[in-house]
Parts: sequence; C-alpha cells; structure tokens
Amino acid sequence: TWDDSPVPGEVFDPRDSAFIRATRGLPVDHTPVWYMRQAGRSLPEYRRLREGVGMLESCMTPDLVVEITLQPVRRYGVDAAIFFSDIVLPLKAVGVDLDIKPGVGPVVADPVRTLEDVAAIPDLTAEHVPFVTESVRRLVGELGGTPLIGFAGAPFTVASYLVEGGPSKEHSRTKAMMFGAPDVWAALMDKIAGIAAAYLEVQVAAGASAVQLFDSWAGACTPEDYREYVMPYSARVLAAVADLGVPRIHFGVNTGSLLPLMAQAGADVVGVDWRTPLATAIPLVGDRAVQGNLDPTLVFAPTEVMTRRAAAIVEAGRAARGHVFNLGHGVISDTDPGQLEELTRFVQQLPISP
Ligand code: 1CP
Repeated sequence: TWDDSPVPGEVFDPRDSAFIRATRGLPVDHTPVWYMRQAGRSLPEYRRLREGVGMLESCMTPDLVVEITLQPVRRYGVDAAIFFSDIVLPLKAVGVDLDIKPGVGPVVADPVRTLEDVAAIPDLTAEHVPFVTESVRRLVGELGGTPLIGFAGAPFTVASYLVEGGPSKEHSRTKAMMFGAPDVWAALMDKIAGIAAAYLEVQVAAGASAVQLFDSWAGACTPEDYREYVMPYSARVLAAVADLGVPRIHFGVNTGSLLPLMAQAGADVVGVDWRTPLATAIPLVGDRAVQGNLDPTLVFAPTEVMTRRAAAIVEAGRAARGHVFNLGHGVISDTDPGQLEELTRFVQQLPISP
C-alpha cells in the first residue's frame, strides 16, 4: 500500500527517503541533509586513499569512486551521497586535453576560441564513461535506501574552464566570447549542454536517484545576460532529464538576482548560496523546493553558534514547498569533520512541526 506518510527506520527504497520526499514537497520525518563537496575534502580517510593518485585518475577508478562516495555517508550519516567525480570529467572522457591540478583545479591545455575548436569536441555517449556506469551501479547496491545524487557542470560554468583554460575570477575571456562572438558561444554552449545531458542520463540509467546541475559561476552574469546567453542551454539540459523520474537540483553561487530564472530553467529544487537568506529566496523560486544554505565558514564557529544558525535556516525552510538542508557552497577543505557530524545530527533531530 502506498502511503505519503514517512516510515521512520524502514526506508529501503531511495524514493521513500527524506531527501527525495523533500525534493518533491512530500511530508518528511526529518529535514534531510547532505553537503556539497562532502566527498573528498576534509576527511583524513579520503586523503589517505588519494595519496599518489591524481584526481582524474581516481574519478576513473570504480574502487576509489565507490569508497570515496561512501565515506561521508558513513562518517556523517548524511541523507544522500554525491557521486565522486568532477564537472570536467565528461570533457576528459571525450578526449579534451585537460588535467585537475592539486590546489588549482581544472586546467585545459588548448583553450577553446573558434568554431573549429568547438567542432573538435566529440559528443558524449555511454561508451565514453563505462567507469561511471560501473561505479554508480555498485554504489546504488551499497547505499540501499540512501539516494545517490548524480551531477554535471552546467554549460556556463564548464565553458568558463574551456575558454579561460583554467579557474578564473572575472571570467573575462568567457564573457568576451559571449558578447563578441555569439556564434562561437552558441555552438560551445550547445555542445556542452549535449554532453551534460548525456552524462546525467548515463548516471540515472545506472541508478542515480537525483541529479544536480552545478552552475557555480553563473552569478557572474546579469539577469538579462543570463536569460539570453546561459539559461536556454541549462534549460535544455534540465529538460533532457525531466522525464527520467528523478528530481533535478539547479545550483549556482552569487545568484540572488538569478533565482527566479534558475527556477524557470526547469529545476525541481533550487540550490541557494549562503549570501541570499532562504526567506528572500523562497518567494523567488515559485512552487519549488529549496536547498541550502548555511555559510560554509560557520562550521569553523563554536558548535552552538553553528547550530543556532542552522536552526534558523530550517525554520525559514518551512515556508518552502520542500527543504533540503545543505551548506550554501562546498565544504571548505580544512573543515573539522567532527563539526559536520554535529551539524548533521543537529539538523536531523530538529522537530519537523513547529
Ligand atoms: O563531494 C564531492 O566532492 C563530490 C565531487 C565533486 C563535485 C560535485 C568534486 C570533486 N568537484 C565537484 C564539482 C565542481 N568542480 C564544481 C561545482 C561545485 C562547486 O562550485 O563547488 C566546480 C566549479 C569544480 C571545478 C573544480 N574542480 C575546482 C574549482 C576551481 C575553481 O575554479 O575555483 C577544483 C579545485 C576542482 C578539483 C576537485 N574536484 C573535486 C575534488 C575533491 C577536487 C580537489 C581534488 C584535488 O585537488 O586533488
């Protein structure tokens, strides 16, 4: 018998988990919690596993992906796992010459400048990423009732690495292409949207229970420019996975003025960064769930200060269609795992009705 009320302690199907239910706006027995970049940052057991193994190499090794993805689930007791990978992994998989340099991030050998450069990037098929299919399948078996979140980088954020050649603050070359070579821009965004959609489809086909589209650097755009040059391509990615039966989370940083558009782009859940109060964000995203949004530096504050702020966020989240607790951006690498453990337990034990 199907019942919309949660069954505490008897969740075997990820679709009945507090996380998936919250994304759908269904009643939950506790506020679900997970953390962006919960895998592979602050955990000593992660650092040990990664010794002498490059980031991309570890992403392509199922034994490592499975173990690293499970580590924060065991340590923190979070309500969802996020697949250990990176937003540039699908580019690497189709043959783009890039590396992830320790302490730097993704570095692209030959930055994209022309239509020919774009045309040289192959489209992605499942054959490019057999190690992703294998890792997701194994994880879903190990995780039982805990949902696995698959993810992809959104076209703007991925384009910024391809055009700049690496991490950048201002994204000036990226925006120079956007404004000055709109035909190259459209071709590039189209190419990345296709790759992102195919990559998400692979993860869901292998058993992922939800997907998140990371548009971390979209906040570099004004709402007008976002609407014209960015949103159509993100919308295409989100539409491609709309009928797969899994919730779609859409997240970016510094997106206070973009939230209505990011919601319109087709998300079921809008991720809110820590700069925008949830009470401000909720009316902007319409009838959608929200995710967020504790300032990641609050984990460095005394435990009581951190938990007081977390309680206020959970309180504000009650006004939303559904609320998934998270940090307002990724876990900072020198975060004390003990604090995230406390935070997780604290949020999960808060009473659900006021
Ligand atoms: O929990 C997890 O760690 C899951 C795996 C994960 C995810 C979801 C990694 C591992 N990266 C990402 C997404 C990602 N990668 C984003 C979007 C999310 C966000 O904004 O935090 C972005 C922008 C990247 C690009 C990237 N990869 C950077 C940022 C560089 C910049 O422009 O400032 C960095 C430092 C990386 C490397 C990386 N990715 C992941 C890890 C664990 C690492 C560090 C690896 C290492 O240095 O060995």
